[in-house]
Amino acid sequence: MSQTVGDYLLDRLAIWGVNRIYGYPGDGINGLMGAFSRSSNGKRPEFIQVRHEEMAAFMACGHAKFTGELGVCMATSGPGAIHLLNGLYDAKLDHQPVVAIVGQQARAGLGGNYQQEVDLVTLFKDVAHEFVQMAYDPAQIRHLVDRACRIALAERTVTAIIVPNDLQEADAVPQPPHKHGTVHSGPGYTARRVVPSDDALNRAAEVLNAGERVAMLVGQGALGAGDEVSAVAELLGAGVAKALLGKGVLPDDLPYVTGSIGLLGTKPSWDLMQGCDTLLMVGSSFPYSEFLPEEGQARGVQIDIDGRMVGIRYPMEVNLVGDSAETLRALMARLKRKEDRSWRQQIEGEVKKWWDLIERRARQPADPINPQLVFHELSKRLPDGAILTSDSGSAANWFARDVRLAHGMMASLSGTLATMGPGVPYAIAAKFAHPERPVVALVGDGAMQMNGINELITIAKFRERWSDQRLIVLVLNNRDLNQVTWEQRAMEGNPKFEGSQDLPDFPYARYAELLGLVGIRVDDPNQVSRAWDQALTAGRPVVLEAVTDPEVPPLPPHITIQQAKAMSSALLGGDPNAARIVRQTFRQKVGEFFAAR
Ligand SMILES: Cc1ncc(C[n+]2csc(CCOP(=O)(O)OP(=O)(O)O)c2C)c(N)n1
Ligand SMILES: [Mg+2]
Repeated sequence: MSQTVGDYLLDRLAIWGVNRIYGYPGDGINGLMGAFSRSSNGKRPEFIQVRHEEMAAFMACGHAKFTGELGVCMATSGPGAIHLLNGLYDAKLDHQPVVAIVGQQARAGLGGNYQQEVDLVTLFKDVAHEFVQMAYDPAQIRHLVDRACRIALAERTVTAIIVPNDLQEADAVPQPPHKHGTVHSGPGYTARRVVPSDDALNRAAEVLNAGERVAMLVGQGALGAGDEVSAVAELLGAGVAKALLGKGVLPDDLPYVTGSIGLLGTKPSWDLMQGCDTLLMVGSSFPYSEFLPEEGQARGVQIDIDGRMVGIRYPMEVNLVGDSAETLRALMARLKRKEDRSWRQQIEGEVKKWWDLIERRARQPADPINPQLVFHELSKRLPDGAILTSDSGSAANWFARDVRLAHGMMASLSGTLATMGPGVPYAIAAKFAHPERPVVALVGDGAMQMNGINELITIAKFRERWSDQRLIVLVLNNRDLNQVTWEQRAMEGNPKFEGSQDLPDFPYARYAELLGLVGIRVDDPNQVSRAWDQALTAGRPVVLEAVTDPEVPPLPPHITIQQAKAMSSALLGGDPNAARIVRQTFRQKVGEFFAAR
C-alpha cells in the first residue's frame, strides 16, 4: 500500500523529534488514527489517549514546559477541536511551543452546513494566530508540518493544522513537483543567539552599579539561567524574588531568595520591592503593578528574549532584549561587586524570619487540617529531582509560599491563563517525559471534580509504563471553591455565596483504590507526615486526599485598607462561616506577630 497523507504527516512530525501525541479520536481524524496503527518501524510518534481533548492540550503544554521541546495534541473536527481550546490558550499565554492537529469534514462537503462542520480556521485564528492553516492538497502537508513546528518553536507559541478527513487517506506527496506554485520546505530549527549590544549592556551596568539596594525579579525566562542569576545577585548584593512560573529558577534554600511575589507571594518579596532603589527583572512578565516598586522609586533594567515583553510592567531605564543566561553573563563582566552588604543582610534577615513564620502558620490548629501543614510536610520530604504541578485555587497559594524547591527540581502551573484543570494533566505529561522522576500534583477538590478525577483513569491506564511509578495527586478536600470564596470576601466584600461556592463531597481516595491506585485519606493533622511518607514510598500512583479547613485564610503578603474593609463587610454581611474565619485569621496573624519579634 502506498503511503497516505496520514502516514506522511506522522513521519514528518517524527523528523521534528515528536515522539508522543496526546489526543482523542473521532471520525474527523480516523485517517490519522489508521496511520498510528501502522507504525511498524517504531519511529512514528505514539498516540496517547486521554479522557478529554482539553487534557490533551494541557499535556502538550506540560510536555513543552518540562522538556523545552515541542508539545503536540490531536483532536477530531468540530467538538474535539473546540475542546482543545482552553489548553491551547494556556500554552499560548505561557509562551509554550505547542502544535495542534485537528480533523475536518471531507473537502467535498465543506460549506454545506455538514454535520460537525465548524469554521476551524476562524475558531483557531486567535489562539494560533501565528500559524493556522487548513490543508487542501497532499502536497501541502510537508510544508504545513514544517512551518507549524518551526513557528511554534521560534515564536514559542501555539500553531494549528487542520486536515480534512478524506485528505488524510489520500496518497501522500512527500516531494511536490518541481514547478511554479509548489513549496519545498525542509525540517529543523536552531534557536538564534540573542545578546544585547555592548552599548545597551554598558548602560544597564551603569544603572545597576549605581544602585545601593538592588531587587531582582526572575520569571520563567530565567529557567536554565540559575547560575547566572545567583552570580549577578551575589555581585549586586541583591535579593531575588520569583514570579510563579520562575519558581524553579533558584532553589529556596538560598538565603537571599525571597520566594514568590504577588498576591500569592511572600512578605520578604513585598519588602524587597518596597525598599529597593534598583530593579533588575529577568524573563518575567509578572503583571501586578502594586507588588512592584512605585514609578520613580527605582531605576529599572529588564532582560527578555522577546522584544514585545520589555518595558510593559515598569518604565525601565534600559531594556535588554536577549537570552537570560547570555545577557547576564555579558553583564557580569561589567558589574562591580557591592562592598556594602547591609541591604543584602537585611533581606536575608527578613527571609529567615519569613520561613519561621511559615512554619508557625503551618502549625496553627485548624478544622480538621490546616492546608499549610500539608504543604509544609511535603516540602520537608520532597525527593531529589521531584517535579511539581499545581492547579489554580488555594493550592497555588500554599505551593507558592510553603513549598521550598531544592536544586534540580521543576515546577509549573497555569501562570498566565490561571485556568483550573492543568494540575493532573501536567503531572501526567511530566511522568511521560521523565518516567524516572517523582511527580506531585497539588490540586483542589473543585479542579478534581472538573477533570482531575477523570484523568486518574489515564494514570491507571499508563502507570505500568513508568519506570518509577511515584505520581502523587494531592487533593485538598475542603468542599469549597476556596480561592474564589476568599476573593468574594476580600475583593468584593461579599459574604461567601454557598450556592456558587460549596462543593459536594467525593471519595477521592476510595475512587483511586477502585482504579487500582493507592488511596490515602487523612483528616487528622497528626497523620499528615505519615501520609506523605506512605505516599512517597507506595511504588504506585497515589491519591492523597487531605481534608482541609477552608477557613484558613490565604493571606496576601500585604493587606490593603481596601481589602480589610471588604473583609469586614463580608463578615458583617452574614458570611456563614464568620466566626471560624475570624478565629483562623487571628491565629495566622498572631503567628506573624510572634515571628516578627
Ligand atoms: C476554568 C476555570 N474556571 C473558573 C476559574 C475561577 N477559579 C479560580 S480558583 C477557583 C476555585 C478552585 O477550587 P478548588 O479546585 O476546590 O481549589 P480550592 O481553592 O478550594 O483549594 C475557581 C472557581 C478558573 N480559574 N478557571
Ligand atoms: Mg476546594
